[in-house]
Amino acid sequence: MAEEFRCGFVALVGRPNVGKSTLLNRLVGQKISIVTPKAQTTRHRILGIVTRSDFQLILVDTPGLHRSDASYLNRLMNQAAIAGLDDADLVLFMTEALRWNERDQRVLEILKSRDRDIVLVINKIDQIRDKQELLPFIETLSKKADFVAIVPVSARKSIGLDGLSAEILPRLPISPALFDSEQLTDRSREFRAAEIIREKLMLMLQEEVPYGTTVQIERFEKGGKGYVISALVWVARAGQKKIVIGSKGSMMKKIGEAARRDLKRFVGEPVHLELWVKVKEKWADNEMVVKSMGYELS
Ligand SMILES: Nc1nc2c(ncn2[C@@H]2O[C@H](COP(=O)(O)OP(=O)(O)O)[C@@H](O)[C@H]2O)c(=O)[nH]1
Ligand SMILES: [Mg+2]
Repeated sequence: MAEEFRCGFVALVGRPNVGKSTLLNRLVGQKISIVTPKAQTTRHRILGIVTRSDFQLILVDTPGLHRSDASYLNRLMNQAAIAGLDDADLVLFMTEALRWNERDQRVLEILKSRDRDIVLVINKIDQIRDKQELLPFIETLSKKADFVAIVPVSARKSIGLDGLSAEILPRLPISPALFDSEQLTDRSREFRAAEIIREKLMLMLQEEVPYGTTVQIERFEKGGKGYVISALVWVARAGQKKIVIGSKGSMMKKIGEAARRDLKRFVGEPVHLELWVKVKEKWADNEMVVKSMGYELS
């Protein structure tokens, strides 16, 4: 008799920068969630969907948990992270090999209070030259909670991912698929285009500047020679607008070229990209503005 079909939600949880979005992209096989070396890149709850003949794995990439006294956007990001947890059939708690700190501990405390099965994923093992060093680290972490499994991986180098799938799949509930088998994410193409542009802002702007920006797609249309995409880059202050544009538009040009390359790969056709920078003070504090930019609990 054929095995029964399994389908369920698996939340990726961990402090910023441990590699949650990278793992989601690797498992789905396409860039769904943007990745940068900067903390707090992921602002939304994003689903990545993997469908095979006998299962559908729905991965939930959550923004990291933030101080809850911060802006409206930060509070929304916290809610999204916690909602991701409570809907999950299984939690992947991601940490970085040989790098445990009090932020990991804090996330683990929240997890322990939610009563979910937790798989401990130790990422970035490619950075460890002597793999023997991992053993005492695993030993120490194994005592911190009742993990159902502990799996060392490298999301970036795709090491250990089959072993990880082998731990996840039998723990999914028996259930029919919830999404169409071709669907890789719950997000619209406009959302993904805005995220691609935001990734470049995060990568190319220094210090706190990128955290003050967000992107809104105004136009996404098929034209004669590919797509025309027009986007607004919102910044919080006039000074930031100058930085984003750069001298004689040099920064905007760099950001636009990098974004256009990725957008072209995403839509599979040439892209004509128009970017406009506008100032909207304190947008991250304003509930209406944040919601109008697509930040919401979905
Ligand atoms: N060396 C190494 N770097 C990784 C690995 N996985 C992710 N990274 C890097 O860690 C940084 C943060 O990754 P990201 O997926 O955005 O982390 P998130 O904040 O948890 O979503 C990026 O620069 C990634 O390229 C890995 O397995 N090995
Ligand atoms: Mg992320």
